[in-house]
Amino acid sequence: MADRVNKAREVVGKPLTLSEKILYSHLWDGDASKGFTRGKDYVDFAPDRIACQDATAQMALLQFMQAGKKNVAVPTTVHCDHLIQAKMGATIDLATANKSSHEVFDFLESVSNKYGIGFWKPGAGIIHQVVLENYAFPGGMMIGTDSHTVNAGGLGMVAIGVGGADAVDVMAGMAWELKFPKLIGVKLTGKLSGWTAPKDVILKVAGILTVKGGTGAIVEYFGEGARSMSCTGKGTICNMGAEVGATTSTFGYDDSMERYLKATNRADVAEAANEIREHLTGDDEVYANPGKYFDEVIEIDLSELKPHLNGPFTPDLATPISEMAKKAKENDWPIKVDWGLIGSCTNSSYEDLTRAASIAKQAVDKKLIAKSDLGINPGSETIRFTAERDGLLQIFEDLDATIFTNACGPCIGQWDRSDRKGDERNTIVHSFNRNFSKRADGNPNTHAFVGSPEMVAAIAISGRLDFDPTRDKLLNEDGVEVMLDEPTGIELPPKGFDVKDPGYLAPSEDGNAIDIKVAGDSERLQLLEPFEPWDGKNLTGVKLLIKAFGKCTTDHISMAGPWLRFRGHLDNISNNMLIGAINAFNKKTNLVKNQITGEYDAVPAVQRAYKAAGIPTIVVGDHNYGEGSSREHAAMEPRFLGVRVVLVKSFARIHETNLKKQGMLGITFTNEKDYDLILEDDTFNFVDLESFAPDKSLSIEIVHADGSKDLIKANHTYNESQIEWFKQGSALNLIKMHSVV
Ligand code: MIC
Ligand code: SF4
Repeated sequence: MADRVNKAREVVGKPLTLSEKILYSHLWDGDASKGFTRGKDYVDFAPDRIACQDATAQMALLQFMQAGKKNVAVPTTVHCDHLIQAKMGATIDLATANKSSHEVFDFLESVSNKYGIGFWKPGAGIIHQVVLENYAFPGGMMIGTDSHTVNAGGLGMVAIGVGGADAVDVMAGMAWELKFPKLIGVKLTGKLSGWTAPKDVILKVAGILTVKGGTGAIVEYFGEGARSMSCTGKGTICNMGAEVGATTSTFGYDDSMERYLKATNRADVAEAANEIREHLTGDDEVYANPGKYFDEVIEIDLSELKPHLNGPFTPDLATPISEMAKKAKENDWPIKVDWGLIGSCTNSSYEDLTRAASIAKQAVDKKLIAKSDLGINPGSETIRFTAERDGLLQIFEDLDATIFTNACGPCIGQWDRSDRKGDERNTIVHSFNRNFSKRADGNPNTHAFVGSPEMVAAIAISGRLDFDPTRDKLLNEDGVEVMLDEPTGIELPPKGFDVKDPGYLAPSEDGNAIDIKVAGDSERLQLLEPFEPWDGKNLTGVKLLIKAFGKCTTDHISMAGPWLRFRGHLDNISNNMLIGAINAFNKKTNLVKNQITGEYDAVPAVQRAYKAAGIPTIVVGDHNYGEGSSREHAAMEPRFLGVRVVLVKSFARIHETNLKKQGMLGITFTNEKDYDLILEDDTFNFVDLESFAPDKSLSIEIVHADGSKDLIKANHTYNESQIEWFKQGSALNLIKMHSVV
């Protein structure tokens, strides 16, 4: 690494940020031979490892199985965490999931076994905590089929969320391509204290950058404030960096990382890192004069930072706790809080549990009864086992909390809410990262707010959204007014981590003989058929399927929750395509006009009718289309059902790549205002797609129902090889062409 970093500094000709050091030392071509232009050049990288979770691994591995390879080319792991519903508590819920999803778990286990992939069983933990505990390392580069792969930035990695098809490239031994990111520097001064937690740093950053402000950029944190935070606290910040659209976030190697590596049985990694310490952080000149080296710089004084709650419905709506009472009233947000949920990959570390437990313990000691229900998802079996040993779980149980499985649970709508609300307006607070409409419980009127675990605990105890623990008193069982003291936490377990069965299965040395079976009549799994190549002609007679209004995240395009069960079955999951998107013409979800019949029907039904009639279609959308998840189903479903084009004001990074990989045409309005020209009965004719080329805009004729026409321009970011994916019908078709089976 030292050699590569020195070489990169030489060719770039200036001091380097940490992000650049990691990027330049992971070039597919080896040593850097030239500097790249940020935000412009596509570059081939060689990531060190890959992680996949159960809900995305199914599609990733179904694609990999088509690639004709014997083994994965780089270390890869699969983690079963998304398919476990939270209902009664860990023991019962895990047994239920093992029964209801056994077909999928068995499939993932046998594919992993066959191709040399490490397999983490259901209950072992949430992918990103398990990766941080076992695999992440300073200076490394990894990709993962989940947008929160970025969590590993807490241990000084460049870790990036991708769609399954990207992971397949790397599993198949090919380079991984990324547009060289821009760099945002965040200088942290001061020190956190009192009620303010690492979570508040990212809640604040989200408020500043908004959900699209980090698009195409790596956020690099530095300064004394960064060094003063724990490694898992840094993980929290990097994790939720996905919510500003950032490619990833990272921190330079420091003592907190060394402590964490040692506590998680990796003293050897810490020692190796210590030897090249200066290469695992940005150069001094960079941090001394960040304005010169970063594209944008943000400065946050941790000593001044206040605790926040972000929400509802979007993770960037940041409100300091002290202003929540006023803002909630103004916006008519329900004040009563029904649930407090602690956990998710973002905030389920040992330290997080200790800080939340320090609040829970006070409630018990001060004779307070929690007014809201409280649910906890520990991040991994190691954390759970250790927390149980150290009495932390008992504290939560004393407060009547439910300990759910070490899994995603309510964070991804895997939640059978005991106080089910129908579509009743209600409020929940959680320490997760995403709070899009319907995400946790399917109810569009659940107002979900994001805060630190300790703040969630305090609010759940008070039962009120407008509770400010720094100021407000609570009435206890004896009718006495009490206050909650500031939280205290323990960074790492003083007696060390411990675990009986971490839940890991190593793959066979030689998996050649292992036969993967997928039942023909399975409703959960379906082998993939290749998509058709492009016929080389202009697309014409393209009908508008839906013009999506406002926020259209991957949750709107391919909902999770109950639909997670079909993640391995493309035909079945396609029945959720765009059912959450708002139709701009009637402001309703899942009700669009079928231009063949003139009738209104559900989006998937209308699209299936177009498909049956052989009519190509287009989806139109607003800004940051495809925000959120890495799930490539959001690109594969439209592809499978015959949508040819997605035309929007702007894309979220992972979704745009997913569309390209699956052979779709993902393009943006050259003139944003042209979005307004599009009417419900429109037909689109591409004028010059036949000469599709990099850096050349496309012209589209829009024919309205009254016969009038508009000619608009659309931009695209396809390079030569990405145009080839479009031509061949998908990136996978191209791999298959070059693969020797
Ligand atoms: C999420 O947090 O939205 C998910 C569920 O983890 C997704 C992955 C998926 O949809 O399977 C993500 O973040 O990429
Ligand atoms: Fe799981 Fe939630 Fe993390 Fe996504 S954000 S990986 S659903 S815990």
